Amino acid sequence: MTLDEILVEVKKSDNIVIMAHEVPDGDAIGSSLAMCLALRNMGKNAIVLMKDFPENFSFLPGIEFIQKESEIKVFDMAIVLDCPNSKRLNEAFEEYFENAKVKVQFDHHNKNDMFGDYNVVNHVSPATAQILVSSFQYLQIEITKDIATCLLTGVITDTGGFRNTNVTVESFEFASWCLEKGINLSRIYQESMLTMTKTKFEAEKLAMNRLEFFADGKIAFTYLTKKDDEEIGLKPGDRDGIVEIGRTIEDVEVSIFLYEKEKGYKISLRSNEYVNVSEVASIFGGGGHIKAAGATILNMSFDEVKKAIISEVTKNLK
Ligand SMILES: [Mn+2]
Repeated sequence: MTLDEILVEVKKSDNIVIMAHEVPDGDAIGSSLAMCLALRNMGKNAIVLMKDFPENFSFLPGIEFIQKESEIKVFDMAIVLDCPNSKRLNEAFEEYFENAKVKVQFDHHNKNDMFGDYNVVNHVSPATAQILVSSFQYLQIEITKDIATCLLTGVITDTGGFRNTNVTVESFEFASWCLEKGINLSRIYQESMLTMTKTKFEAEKLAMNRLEFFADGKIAFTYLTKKDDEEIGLKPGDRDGIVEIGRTIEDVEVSIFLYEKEKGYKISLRSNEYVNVSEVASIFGGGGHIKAAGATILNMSFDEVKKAIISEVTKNLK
């Protein structure tokens, strides 16, 4: 089995680099740190390469192993987590992946390019962290309290706090196992789901004010511009969750959040019941999950992007 083969390769490796998708969320960070801690417990020199991450995750064990750059250029192994293709890696880190002697990835995105030498991909798993739980269990790698804290953070954030329909029996089994181990679930929940920075609050306020409905209220649309970004002084992670606001309003099937990036626009999509937003995102060169997806659009104006995305989502409504 792939997992056994990966373990053989890990045993032969000394220097291991761990990376996740850019603009990391709780699953990307939690999975990366859990993997890093597990490898370090095996005596490996493992580091996580990650640029800016939301500061509310600073409480996580292993956060000190996150580096923005690395002196080692060629690693024995690269492990990529929660990332469906090598393009979603931070551009500055691609070379570490390319140069690594062995390439491994663990992921749960709908469309995965299977870009590693070893690919552990499970589309129905709610979080990469949950794939790591079962992988560690299978390989009999001890899930310490610190590792469990990181993994539970990934499961909690990617299931929207156990609310989303992607949540599984295994999510709750792992949560209950964590509680039994004495892990502070309520603190993890508070830090990763409830506490927001003041700048995030300002961003949400603005996004709420601008929220518009389309298609008889089945679509909620809102946006933030580069100018807002500058005025508010947005921090990493401040835009996370804004797309969820529209989704919580009655009759809304799809929530769209559009924001202006340095180059182009990012669209975030969430659906409630039946629209496969991963399919919609793929029309714009993006992807994701059935009920949570996104894409980056270049070479279109704000109005063009807005019109195109609303019209594409409308086609999928009943
Ligand atoms: Mn994920």
